[in-house]
Amino acid sequence: MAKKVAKKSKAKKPAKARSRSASKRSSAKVVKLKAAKKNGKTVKSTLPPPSRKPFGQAGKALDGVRILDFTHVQSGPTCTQLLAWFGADVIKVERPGVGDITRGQLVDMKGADSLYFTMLNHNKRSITIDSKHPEGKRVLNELIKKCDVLVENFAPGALDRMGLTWEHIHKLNPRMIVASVKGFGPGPYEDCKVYENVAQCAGGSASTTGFRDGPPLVTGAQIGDSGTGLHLALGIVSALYQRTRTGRGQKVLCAMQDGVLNLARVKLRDQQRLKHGPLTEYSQYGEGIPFGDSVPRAGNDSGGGQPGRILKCKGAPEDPNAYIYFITQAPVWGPICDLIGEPSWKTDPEYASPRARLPKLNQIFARIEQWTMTKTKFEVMNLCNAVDIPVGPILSMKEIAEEKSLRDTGTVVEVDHPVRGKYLTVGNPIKMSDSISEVKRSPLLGEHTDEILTKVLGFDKKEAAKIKTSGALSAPAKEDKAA
Ligand code: CAO
Repeated sequence: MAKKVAKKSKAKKPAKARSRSASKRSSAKVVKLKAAKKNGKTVKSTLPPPSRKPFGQAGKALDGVRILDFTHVQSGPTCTQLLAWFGADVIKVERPGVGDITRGQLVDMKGADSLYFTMLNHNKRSITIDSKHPEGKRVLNELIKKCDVLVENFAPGALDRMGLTWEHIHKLNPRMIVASVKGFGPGPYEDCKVYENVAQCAGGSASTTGFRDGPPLVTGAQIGDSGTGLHLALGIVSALYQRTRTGRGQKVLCAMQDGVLNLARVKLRDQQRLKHGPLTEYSQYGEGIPFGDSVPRAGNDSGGGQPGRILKCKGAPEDPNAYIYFITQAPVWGPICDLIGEPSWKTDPEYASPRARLPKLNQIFARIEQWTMTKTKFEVMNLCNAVDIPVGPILSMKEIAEEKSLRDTGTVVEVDHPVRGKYLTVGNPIKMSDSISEVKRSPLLGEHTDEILTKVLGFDKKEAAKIKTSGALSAPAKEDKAA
């Protein structure tokens, strides 16, 4: 997988033409600016020069943005972790003594924060505050004044019950953006608590995932939690951008149901196509099975306009991941026929056109599978990519963890943690040429309480000590069982 796939050299005219005209456009702009004159004097171009720093080393995109991170579990932390990777100062507020509940969930190493927590909370600082304690409320109010964005994903109404209503926040800091993840948007379910799989089910993903004759399935990718966190991050940076014009903060809401539906939009497309006839790229069309009134589960059929399937390779099924996703993209039908040893299918009217192939997809993929079963998934990948056939090996998490190219790009990163030692995590998947994206370990519970009280909020040592002894930042003493 790490090896670069050998490609046939090809003239990629359209791409070259595009880049040429883009550079022409920009150089035309430069010339125009250079020639501009003000009061008879030539005005120097104000276009910034390209960065002289190496890729990704010219600063941090969100430097100067401070986030009050009131998130927990997965959806909200995904969002604030992304913002932190881009350089925002993310201050995670946690409940004294307990912290984010995930610190203690799915624990693999006694005494250490779980991987669930560490892998969702990199690059953040942690302060413990009891948001219902009067002194805790005072500290939170001060934080609201000093931060640009408050991000939360509590159950509906919880923030208001803490006294942190939009009106209260907006009065304290009219520039603050208040960003929330909830399970559902306004409507009949708005008060419901929601976890990942609830969102996958309510957002149309589960009803369209799995095999037609089996039950609905949830996916391993956390499209409800992490997917919604991603959506929220985009909402936040958009609101920050709008604030540069209006000076005002605003509310940003991402409902997990909406986020999942956005990712499942091709299935709403298919729902509407159903009115006009069967979905010809679904296997059941070729099998002569009639369609009902809603989009069926389509197994591993491709969701796009190019038919695709998961096929066995050498080693399957004993090796559970010896499979490849194979797409019979129309423009490369010829090379596919040559590779699998069916050159006559290139011209045979029964196979030569995409329309002719649709009713025979099961038979065609069975023939392709005869060929893929003679090769490993990586051999198939190399042979197919060399002639531009889109295929994807089914990579196990073990293979991904060991993949050198993912380490090289910082997509898989090894992080050192003072309690658990070294562990692997997923780094920032978004690469920017001018912005550093280093991955720093997650904070210990309340690790930065002192520095946030004094350096961010400006409390002097005496005041900070007073707040600390008030009980607003520490867990209540355990009740005496004998009492
Ligand atoms: N100090 C004092 N109280 C605190 C606190 C703090 N620092 N942090 C949280 N709390 C309190 C909240 O105020 C709330 O109290 P009330 O019920 O009295 O208002 C209480 O802790 C519980 O918060 P919660 O209801 O949000 O948490 P939960 O574990 O019961 O529910 C979840 C979790 C995820 C189902 C719910 O938060 C939710 O639906 N969130 C929105 C959707 C979402 O993001 N889901 C994805 C989760 S990832 O799978």
